[in-house]
Amino acid sequence: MLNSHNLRNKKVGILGLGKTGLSVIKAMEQAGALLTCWDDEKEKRVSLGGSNVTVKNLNNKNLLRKLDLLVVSPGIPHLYPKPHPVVRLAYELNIRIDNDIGLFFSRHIQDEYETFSNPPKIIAITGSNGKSTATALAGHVFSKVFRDVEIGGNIGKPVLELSPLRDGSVRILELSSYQIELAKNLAPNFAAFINFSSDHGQRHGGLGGYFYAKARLFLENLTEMSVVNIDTAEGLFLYQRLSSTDNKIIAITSKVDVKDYQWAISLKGCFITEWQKGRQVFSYDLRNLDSSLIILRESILVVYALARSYGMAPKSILINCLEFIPLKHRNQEVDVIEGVAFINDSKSTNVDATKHALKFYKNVHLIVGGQAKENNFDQLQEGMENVSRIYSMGEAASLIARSFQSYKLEQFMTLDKALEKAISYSREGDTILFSPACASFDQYLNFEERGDHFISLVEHHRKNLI
Ligand code: UMA
Repeated sequence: MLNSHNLRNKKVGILGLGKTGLSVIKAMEQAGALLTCWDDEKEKRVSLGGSNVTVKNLNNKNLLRKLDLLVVSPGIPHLYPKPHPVVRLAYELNIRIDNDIGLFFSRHIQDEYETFSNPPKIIAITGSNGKSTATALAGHVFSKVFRDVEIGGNIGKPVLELSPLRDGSVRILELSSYQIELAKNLAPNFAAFINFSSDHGQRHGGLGGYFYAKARLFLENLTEMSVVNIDTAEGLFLYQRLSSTDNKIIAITSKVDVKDYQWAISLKGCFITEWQKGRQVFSYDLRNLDSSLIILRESILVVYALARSYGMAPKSILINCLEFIPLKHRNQEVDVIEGVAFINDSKSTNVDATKHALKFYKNVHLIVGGQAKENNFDQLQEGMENVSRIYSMGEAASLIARSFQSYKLEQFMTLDKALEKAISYSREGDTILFSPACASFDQYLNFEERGDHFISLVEHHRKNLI
């Protein structure tokens, strides 16, 4: 999927040998580039043994100086809290730096568009929470209408592993701030800014840096249509900036009165309503479709707007949302045992995500905690009206407890102990919600491993009852 004309015999360094690095190696080998790879973890370097790739420490001026390009994985800091030493050295030597996203788009914009009778389109989705669900749902809806639809990016499939573009292809990318920030080229045909809240502060030098990274996707490129959630000051700012350019925009909102907007879609309760030039052109109560869609309503709003950009008919978009299987670890109902629902929301790695989850359940026993990203747990208080008890756990247990002094709260070291206690207090009709609002790295490799642990504990609980 890379331009072999540009890369043949070029000396390329690859920093980071996780999912992204391995996909870059494969694409670069096909393009005929000469590769030197490095990962700070010995295990990752050793696992490349036997392949034709050279593994050498790139933290070496003489080696780095010879490179035409350095490709960096998204998880490797290139600015804050401080640049990785190899990146720092590459900056000093003025070596071109890019990532897989930049390479993907540079290929896309160089494609011979005359050869396509129906040019392929790239849709990019970014935001703080719910990106993966919106991306997967968009994939589900678009694949009912188009033949060649694939999803990738931060959702887990590196973009360079997507199939080559052909007539009518649609590629839907979930892009994180880490991925957008370093990409040399960003050229989606459609882009969506789905929400914004504080996250990844350390990596971006604060909220402003985080917003800048996301905003790049929209401000450095003319899209056919941008979809912008205007419920935050950042969203409103982005909308304003874009409306003073040639960009076409659809505003989406759950809060703002959009009657005066050129094109806007609002979500009030379960009603999705489309406005064009002050006129309501469509309104629908999502509950008429299927009550299981209610939990996905914010993602439906995004996908509805993207699909409308594509010219799909309003009702058919909503009907095409049916049969979507929600992603694991996001408000996932694991089981209902003796009338108690067990919900795995391990993907909640920040306070905003947990606030969102709390909207959907009643009589909640909330298990929250892990590795705190910042000390903003008091913001959770707004969503606590349905919570009967809190079980704080992990590294952040006592920090969380300080924000909830007037609540029924107990602290635990581990998830199994917290869950055991929650089970002992819960009664028929209650919900045990595991929505950590924290990173998982204090005790787990990632949120998936943490969520799988919760699922296995619930399964164990069921077996013990038999
Ligand atoms: N490494 C170093 N030095 C460092 C840091 C890391 O050598 O200082 C090495 C590690 O040893 C490891 C490799 O870099 O071998 C890891 O690279 P990576 O962290 O970029 O991970 P990948 O496996 O390439 O996965 C990345 C995304 N990971 C991150 O952004 C942290 C995946 O998103 C994404 O699915 C994948 O590319 C495919 O596009 C995960 C994620 O956690 C889900 N994303 C963050 C989030 O959603 O909050 C942004």
